This record gives sequence, structure tokens and C-alpha cells, in this order.
Amino acid sequence: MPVQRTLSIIKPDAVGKNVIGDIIRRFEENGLSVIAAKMVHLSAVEAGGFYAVHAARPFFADLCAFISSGPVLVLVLEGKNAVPLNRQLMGATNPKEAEAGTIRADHADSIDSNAVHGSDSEENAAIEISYFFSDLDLHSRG
Ligand code: RTP
Ligand code: MG
Repeated sequence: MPVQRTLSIIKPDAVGKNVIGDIIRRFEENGLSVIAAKMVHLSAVEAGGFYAVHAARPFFADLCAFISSGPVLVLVLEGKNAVPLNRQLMGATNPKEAEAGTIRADHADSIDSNAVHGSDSEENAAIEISYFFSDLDLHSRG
């Protein structure tokens, strides 16, 4: 199993519900380490830059409005198979379809307000990590 890094964002709804600690506990208990973290309140322009891959999708405006609606906690997670493992812990995009015990099943309200973001591939993880952090910000345990 390769050691990977992935970007996680605890979205404004989960920050507002005061469940940051519960979400990070799930990562740590499943073998992922937080190697960088910062709280930011994205502007609409910054949100659009982060989600540029979705620019042509019908939900793009709503997505950018939501992620910039309040502070978020941006994390870099490191561990074996970090990219797919984080996606597994998150659960399906739509919380109605999320497996019981996943972050979205327990904390998401809707497909728009769905608690967490996670990179969907190693290639996108590298792009997303570099959007928020420089190499000097990453404190690898490896
Ligand atoms: P994320 O990027 O936030 O980790 O979520 P994801 O990979 O599970 O979903 P993705 O397809 O990348 O979509 C990004 C976010 O856009 C919203 N969305 N809305 N109304 C819709 O059909 C729809 N589809 C996606 C979700 O909030 C999703 O997290
Ligand atoms: Mg995605």
C-alpha cells in the first residue's frame, strides 16, 4: 500500500456544527495523519479557483457560494492509500446515499451542504495541496 497525501476540507456546515474534532478523530483512528492545517474563509474568487474543474457544471455557482459562506479547515492528510481511504471515510457525495458510519452519513445535511471535501485522485491531490500550501508547510511523519 503506497503512502499518499490528500487534501481534506472541513466545509462551513461542519465547522458551524462544531464537529471539527469528531472528523479529525476519524482520520487519525483510521491511520491518517494531519501534516498541515489552516483555517481560511475563502472569497468567491478563491473558491472558483479551487473548484475550476467544475466550472462548466450546473451546480458550480452554488458550490462556490457554499464553500465561501464561512470558514473552512483545510487539511493535508498522509497515510497508506490516503486518497481512497479518505473518500471511504467521507461516504457518498449525497448523504442520502452515504454508507452508515461515514462522515457524510453522520454530519451532512444535503448534497450541497455535505461536511467535507476530499481529493478524488493522487494527481488532483497534488494540485489541490499546492493551491493552499507550500512544501515548507507540510510536516510529513514519513
Ligand atoms: P468533494 O469534491 O466536495 O469532495 O465532493 P465529491 O468529489 O464527492 O463530489 P464532486 O462531484 O467533486 O462535486 C463537488 C461538490 O459539488 C456538489 N455537487 N452538487 N447538485 C449536484 O448534482 C451536485 N453534484 C455535486 C457537492 O457538494 C459536491 O461535494
Ligand atoms: Mg470532488
